[in-house]
Amino acid sequence: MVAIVGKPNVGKSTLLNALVGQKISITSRKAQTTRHRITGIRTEGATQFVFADTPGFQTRHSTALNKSLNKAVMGTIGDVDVVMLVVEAGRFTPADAKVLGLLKPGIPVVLVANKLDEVGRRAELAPWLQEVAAKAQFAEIVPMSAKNPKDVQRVFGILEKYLPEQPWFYGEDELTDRSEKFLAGETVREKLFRFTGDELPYTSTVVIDKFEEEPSPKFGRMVRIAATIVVERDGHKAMVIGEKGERLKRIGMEARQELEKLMDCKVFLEVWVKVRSGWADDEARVRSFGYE
Ligand code: GDP
Ligand code: K
Ligand code: MG
Repeated sequence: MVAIVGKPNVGKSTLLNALVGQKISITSRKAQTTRHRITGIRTEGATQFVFADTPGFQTRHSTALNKSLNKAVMGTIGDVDVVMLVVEAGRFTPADAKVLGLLKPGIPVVLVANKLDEVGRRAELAPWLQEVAAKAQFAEIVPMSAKNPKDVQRVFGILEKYLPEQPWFYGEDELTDRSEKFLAGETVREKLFRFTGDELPYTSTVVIDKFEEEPSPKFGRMVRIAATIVVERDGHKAMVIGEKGERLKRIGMEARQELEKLMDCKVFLEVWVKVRSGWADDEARVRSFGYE
């Protein structure tokens, strides 16, 4: 198993999706987009790669939600064969150093210098690469872009060396260990983040109230989903709903389209908005919303 770790927004989920070949982990410009450990699976020839995407380490606030996120990360990096520590090419910040310091000694660490496409001149990266090489005994340092398919393909060959010979854990076609119900909630959450810009604080979440499957003569299979977006304040609710309900409609429509592709069936999706103030500070509530 390969753990993908790093501070928020360095591109961990983008990398996981690229490695798996399909979107299973939601991404956005906002920190705290990934809130659960998500396993992605890719079978390439005789080798099965199992990747664990993790929430970025939260170092600033200590809410119940953040504590639960950090626990998910720590649980992941204990028992893996190799760690991919993702940073932004040309930058190695104190937050990156902090994540590096939390890794378990003895497990090989591949340093991924991501977003290479954002580095203006490649030659300028050379001194930086030397500098980071001195920070730890990295197994490898890989400058790349998670958005470049050629770079992503190269990663398999690099990781293979660090994986033990053992029977596959998953079927050849499996992409993730997460349920469709879970992916439905994540997809709505991604659209919520995308369409609310930077206004909506990270303290909003999505709960799936209904997930019902039925056979359909016309579509083969049909899934009925009801989702509730939970926000902290009345003002946030208005923000999510938008003028004449336009924003909420758009969130629902885009989420439905994406889920139909992902699950390869017809989807009926209803999305509601509810106010529950203080949920991210309330441990019982964080648990009831699915964060262990
Ligand atoms: P995470 O928080 O580490 O999981 O980061 P995400 O995967 O959610 O990505 C954060 C942002 O970085 C998103 O806007 C991505 O589109 C962007 N991103 C990820 N990888 C790359 C890359 O290789 N190049 C560029 N330019 N942007 C990237
Ligand atoms: K993110
Ligand atoms: Mg992420």
